[in-house]
Amino acid sequence: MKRLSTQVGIVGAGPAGLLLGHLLHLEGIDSVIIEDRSRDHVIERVRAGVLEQGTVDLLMASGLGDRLRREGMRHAGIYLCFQGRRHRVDFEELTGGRTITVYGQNELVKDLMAARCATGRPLHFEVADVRIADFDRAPRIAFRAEDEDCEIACDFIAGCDGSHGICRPSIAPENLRRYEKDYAFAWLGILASAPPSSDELVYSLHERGFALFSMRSPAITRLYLQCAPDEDLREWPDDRIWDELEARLSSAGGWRPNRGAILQKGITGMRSFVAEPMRSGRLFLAGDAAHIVPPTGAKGLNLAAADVRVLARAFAAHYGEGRDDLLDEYSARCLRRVWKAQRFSWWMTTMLHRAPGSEFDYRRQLAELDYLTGSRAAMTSLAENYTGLPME
Ligand code: RFL
Ligand code: PHB
Repeated sequence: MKRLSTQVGIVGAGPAGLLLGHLLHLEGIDSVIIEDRSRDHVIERVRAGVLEQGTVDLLMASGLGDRLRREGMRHAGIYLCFQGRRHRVDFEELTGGRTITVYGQNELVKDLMAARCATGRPLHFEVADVRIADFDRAPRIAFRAEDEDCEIACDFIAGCDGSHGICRPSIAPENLRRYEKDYAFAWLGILASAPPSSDELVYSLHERGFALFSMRSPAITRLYLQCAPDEDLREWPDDRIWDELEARLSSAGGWRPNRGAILQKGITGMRSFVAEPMRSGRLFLAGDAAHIVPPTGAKGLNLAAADVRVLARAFAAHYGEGRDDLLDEYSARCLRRVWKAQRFSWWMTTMLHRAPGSEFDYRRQLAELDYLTGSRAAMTSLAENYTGLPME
């Protein structure tokens, strides 16, 4: 058995785990990160694309902004499309200068991995049989790496292992409250080799269902279609996908997405989920390990960044000043933001997706979009939430 020790043992090398490791490094706090998938798998997973203003500010202030500054696409607003018309919501003007940045999660993960490697601190991929133990007193993380049994003794464990990880299920059910909501639809997402035909995102409610136009670079478009949760991808040849996207996204004046080779397709389920509290003894949950939002509000990655920012400060106060009040406040402080993001993500989702069979709801949704795009007050609320509520 190989025995290691560290101050903070981090399970999961997604954005939450890697960013936490980096923020701790900046505070001079030691960590070990373990990840059960391969480095390539973690980098290549196509996921989020929108960074809030506060997430960008945090990355820049932490020395992670070099490529983000050069390649990130700053967007000052979005379009909402319904009944064949596009309406722009001008975030920058409505919020006094706040914007979003489109930068693929996989690009961010690459930057975070490079930063980790530069510190020389440990990051282990493809570990197996990960277990955590004794996190009320003397936390330990056990795993197998290259056919060797390993154990890390740590002061704290950060559970950053996403929605299917092992940290949250290791907490006794009586110590965790769960709140969840399922939706009657999912997203079929594609990545296409086609230059974006709009310089900002387009969220569309059409009588055939929701569609979203997004992008990854000046040459790559990312698009989504509302579909059934049990949709069979084999029934979606490329032409059918493009026809459906065109039907749902086209708007007056002839705007439509450019077509191109489809590089990747997949189906994403939708769920709202919160586990409370985000702590059990010396185990702290962060990111998707603690909460899931439906992707319509583009909040998942941003919540992960907000959690680890609070957690890194709390660890810094513990090690630097011998104070534990910030660790004690961690869960409540994060949950205030999490629930506001849950509310926003649920609102965007229910406003923009067609509930099967409900004509009443569709008319109500159109009225809501008509009100929203005609009211400065309502658009300001959307803009404040989308660009990110202030960090505490
Ligand atoms: P992750 O990224 O899932 O990382 C968790 C890591 O833990 C590893 N792991 C383990 N490691 C060791 N031992 C174990 N037993 C382990 N079990 C799991 C996993 O392999 C993984 O590497 O969670 P994290 O770090 O909390 O980050 C959260 C974000 O990834 C997620 O919230 C976003 O991708 C959500 N999301 C979006 N968020 C946004 O902010 N803006 C968006 O525009 C946006 N769009 C999206 C999205 C998610 C999507 N999908 C596919 C779920 C669009 C989509 C389609
Ligand atoms: C994306 O670009 O992948 C994306 C953008 C906005 C969302 C969700 C996903 O709400």
